[in-house]
Amino acid sequence: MPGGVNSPVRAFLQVGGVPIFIKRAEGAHLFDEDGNEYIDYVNSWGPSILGHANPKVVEAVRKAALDGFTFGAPTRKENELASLIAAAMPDIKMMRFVNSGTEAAMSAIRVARGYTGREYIVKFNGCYHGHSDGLLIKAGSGVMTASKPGSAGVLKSYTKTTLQADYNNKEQVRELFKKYKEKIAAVIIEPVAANMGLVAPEVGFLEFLRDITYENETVLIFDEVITGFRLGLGGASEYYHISPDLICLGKIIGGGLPMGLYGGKKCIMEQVAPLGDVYQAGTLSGNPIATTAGIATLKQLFEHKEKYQEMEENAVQITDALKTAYPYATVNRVGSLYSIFFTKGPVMDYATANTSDLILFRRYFQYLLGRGIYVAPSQFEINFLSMAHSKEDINQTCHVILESGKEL
Ligand code: KE4
Repeated sequence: MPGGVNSPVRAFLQVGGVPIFIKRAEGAHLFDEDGNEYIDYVNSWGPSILGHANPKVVEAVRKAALDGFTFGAPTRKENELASLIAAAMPDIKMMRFVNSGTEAAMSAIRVARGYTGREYIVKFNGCYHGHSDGLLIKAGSGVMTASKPGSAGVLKSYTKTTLQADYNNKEQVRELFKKYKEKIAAVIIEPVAANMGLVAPEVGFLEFLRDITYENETVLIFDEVITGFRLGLGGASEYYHISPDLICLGKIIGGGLPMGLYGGKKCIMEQVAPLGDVYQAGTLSGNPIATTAGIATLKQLFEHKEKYQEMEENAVQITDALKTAYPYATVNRVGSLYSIFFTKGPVMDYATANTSDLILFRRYFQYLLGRGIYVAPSQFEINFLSMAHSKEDINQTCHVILESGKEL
């Protein structure tokens, strides 16, 4: 396996050392193959919002497994999960399950082009929407971690219709619409950017995008693979009161099993085969085991909405400790999502995120890891709370952060 991993961000490329190999996890804790225990703030990059091995989810999956794993045919479960998602995110009037966030974003772009008959799309520097060719330009996450502009092997012909703008930069977006106007099929954005470290939308930015896409009959796509069911049941769409035309989901809706989704306005989603002419398919899409895990997860989120507030309060306690330990650094937080940049800030886009001191980040990461705190192994990723973090976990984490500030 290239680099010994099945996804580059796991390789500790930016933070040095050998990645830890996880043997098992339970609640908010990870246990590695060498017998070390960690408080987990990666949570598999978002899916494990209930904590690992949540008993109700495990039991539901165990039972479902006895009825067979996958049929390649419609099932009640995919409809049950779809109903839960529609109840939480009313902008999703029609949806399609896929197996990853990459597939969700790739397919949303395709259906937006099929619906509008237009070619160009706009993406924002530092945003990551999975690894489909046309979106691997100035992408965030592992691409940014490797400080690469994009990926080898991606043909210019695939990327020449991908227009770029800086996050939070209205002027650049206006310029693009002035130049390409009726040629722009879609604008895709992470409504909270979580793949260049955490970068929040400035006040009015998302409203501006909603207005300019509406005026130009361009499809507005919110990539909520991270924010969906993370910022609350309604994700960023609810958090910022914006109705996009299409939404991409992943991670949490599969409860830790492979799952993605794209959906939104009926008039757009009706273009998807077999109803329409936009083709997209998948052997394991909406499979009975992943949908079981998703249902068991979302049901608990519906039942325990108050835990979102608790997660946010825990994130505030941690970010307060970070600000005390590193008064010169920039700490960004939205809801329970946060990250620290070792730079004066403010950090509001790809360029400012890139001013962070990566050597200090590496020392900070290794200091915490050595004391049992597992945070994202890259400056350009973010940290995730779960509903399983105890007060002891949070207090211990803050203690180690404060100690690190004295020593680094
Ligand atoms: P997947 O194909 O990895 O399921 O989802 C792609 C994706 C799409 N959109 C957003 C906003 C995302 O953050 C992601 C994937 N997130 C990264 C972590 N930043 C996944 C971790 C990894 O690549 O291993």
